[in-house]
Amino acid sequence: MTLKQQILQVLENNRGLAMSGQQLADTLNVTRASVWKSIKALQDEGYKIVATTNRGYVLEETNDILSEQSLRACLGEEYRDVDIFTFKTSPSTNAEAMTRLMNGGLTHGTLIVADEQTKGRGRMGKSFFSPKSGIYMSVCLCKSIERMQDVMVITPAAAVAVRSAIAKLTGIDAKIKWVNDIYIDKKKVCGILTQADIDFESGKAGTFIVGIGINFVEQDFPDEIKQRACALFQGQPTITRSQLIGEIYRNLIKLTDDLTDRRFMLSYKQHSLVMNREISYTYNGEDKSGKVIDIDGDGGLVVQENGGGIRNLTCGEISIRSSANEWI
Ligand code: BTX
Repeated sequence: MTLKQQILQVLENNRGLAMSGQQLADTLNVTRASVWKSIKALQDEGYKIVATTNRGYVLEETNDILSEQSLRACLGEEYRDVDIFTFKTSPSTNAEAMTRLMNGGLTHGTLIVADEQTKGRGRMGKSFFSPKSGIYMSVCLCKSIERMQDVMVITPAAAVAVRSAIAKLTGIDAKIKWVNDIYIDKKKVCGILTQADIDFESGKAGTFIVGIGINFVEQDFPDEIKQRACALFQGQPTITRSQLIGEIYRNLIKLTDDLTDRRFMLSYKQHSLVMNREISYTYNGEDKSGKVIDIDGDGGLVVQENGGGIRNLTCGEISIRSSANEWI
């Protein structure tokens, strides 16, 4: 770590608190002049570091530049050894994780974060609009999971991790739209894309990349999603992106530690946007509709099909009929 990064780490660990030049110099065993030079360089990069006479340097609470140091401070001691990679811009953090996996050396818990993506991916070749100042994160789970049912609940676990983190840090009661989206009211604020690395010889997956995209601040959404997308904050955010990423990360690692423990599915069901709602979907190429009567422990949707029996959906895309009779 360079001196500038070390100083940033100390300031991030003590956000909002004044650290005197002397304190920093003593802690890092350098001169006050070199501390000042690094602080100046950080300020030039846009860090909101205020120098107060007598008290020292304060990294302002509202500073929201994503850095390895800000993320480490928010992940906490328990995750001090995980690999963290941050990018100002990246084609896709999931693609970045996949490349690192192919090149070897991807470790469990690796966190990859970008401020913007140029080729953000959704499911089935769709794209995810990823402008500057959003949250685009990939968490790498390197673990062998024997049972397919357990693999299938990684995305629901991630949805619960995101929803709980948002509720805890902002008080917003977001809902989960089966299977991989988070909604505020009738608009999508977050999408989740889980990708697995399959070994074709054994047929087993050993690495899972959980990609999470969140519209953090108000954006000029493209026309095709304008009516269906929203941001977490309309005005000045009350938290930083690193705080939210840290909370999501800790939730996700804990919930996926033992996927046979399905207690999180209760939360998934409780905060679902689809329970007891009229939905439409395509099944074997046919348009169908019905009412969701349950979400089973493996994340499957149990639907009372109109004019038919009970249907168990394990994947796919659904539309929900809202109380105003529109489809979400
Ligand atoms: P999805 O296929 O369920 O959703 C994609 C659809 O959502 C698009 O076709 C469009 O209609 C709509 N959409 C696109 N961008 C946005 C947006 N910013 N807000 C709301 N709606 C949008 C969802 O796929 C999974 C997205 C995962 C994104 C993360 S970001 C980090 C990681 N890297 C990466 O490339 N993807 C993941």
